[in-house]
Amino acid sequence: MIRAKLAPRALAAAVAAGCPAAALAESGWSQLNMPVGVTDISRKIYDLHMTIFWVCVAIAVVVFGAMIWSIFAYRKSKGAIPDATLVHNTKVEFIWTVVPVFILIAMAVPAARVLVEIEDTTKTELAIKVTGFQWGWNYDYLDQGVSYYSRLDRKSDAARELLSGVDPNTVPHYLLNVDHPLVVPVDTKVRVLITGADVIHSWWVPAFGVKKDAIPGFVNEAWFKVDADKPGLYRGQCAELCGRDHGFMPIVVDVRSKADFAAWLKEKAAEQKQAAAAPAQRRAPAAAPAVSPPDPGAAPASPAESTPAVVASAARSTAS
Ligand SMILES: [Cu+2]
Repeated sequence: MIRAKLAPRALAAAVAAGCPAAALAESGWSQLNMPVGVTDISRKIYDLHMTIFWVCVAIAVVVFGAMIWSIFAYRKSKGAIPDATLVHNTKVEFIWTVVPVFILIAMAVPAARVLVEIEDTTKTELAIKVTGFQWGWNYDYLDQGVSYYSRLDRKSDAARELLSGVDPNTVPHYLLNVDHPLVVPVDTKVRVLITGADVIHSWWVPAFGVKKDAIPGFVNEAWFKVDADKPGLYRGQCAELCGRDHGFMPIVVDVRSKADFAAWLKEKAAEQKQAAAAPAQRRAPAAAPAVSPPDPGAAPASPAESTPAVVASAARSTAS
């Protein structure tokens, strides 16, 4: 009885804690399975997952079926006598070795095919460096001169404080919203170069089928290409336990039409160019302002936000 009452609550809590909002919108059995996603790769991963799942179901039915049937058909009460002279049978052993080998090969072929495709970062149209920080993400649009920091939105941040007095249920997308989402265009092969600045994080957006560790000193790469008819907001989270505020560094990707994205990028680049030039002009009004692409440790788009450098130094002081 107690279990019956607790189960839906536990499931709801697990879903609220771990699943992106897209999954929350769905209900029923679909919540128990992985999302199909909005990219070609995510659909291929889903199909592969379902293929392997049904292979496992078929194996389970055959193995457990034979086992249960044997237990019932040859039970002691029916007068079954154990065969004490059982010796190994080379033919049977050969069969139960060869059959699983073929099953594994049959599963490895489609799995390898999808894996090769996941790793194929050639012919990408846009490259973005993603740097994980304690606790947020920095996005660098390589070659476009746009770089900014993305962190938990202020409303969630205020509500999560102990004794904040704010009911989290009143906060839209509680703990799954950010101040500055990653903006990308639809129908464009986007390559993400993922690294970490302090500890290991993991950039995970289930709807794209992308989950890559952000490791300091290494650059991991992944790519996604969102379907042309699927612009929208897609949510993810850090998927590597990275410290105290690991649960408070969500990811939001704002997928826009190509025209919208181009306009946004132009505006953002101009804004950042102006911000970078302003202090230089104040220092040396006669000299031409030297504008260089912002480096990942530099100030983010909004000066009000915590800079990666500040966050990193705060992390160091916390750790020491
Ligand atoms: Cu984390």
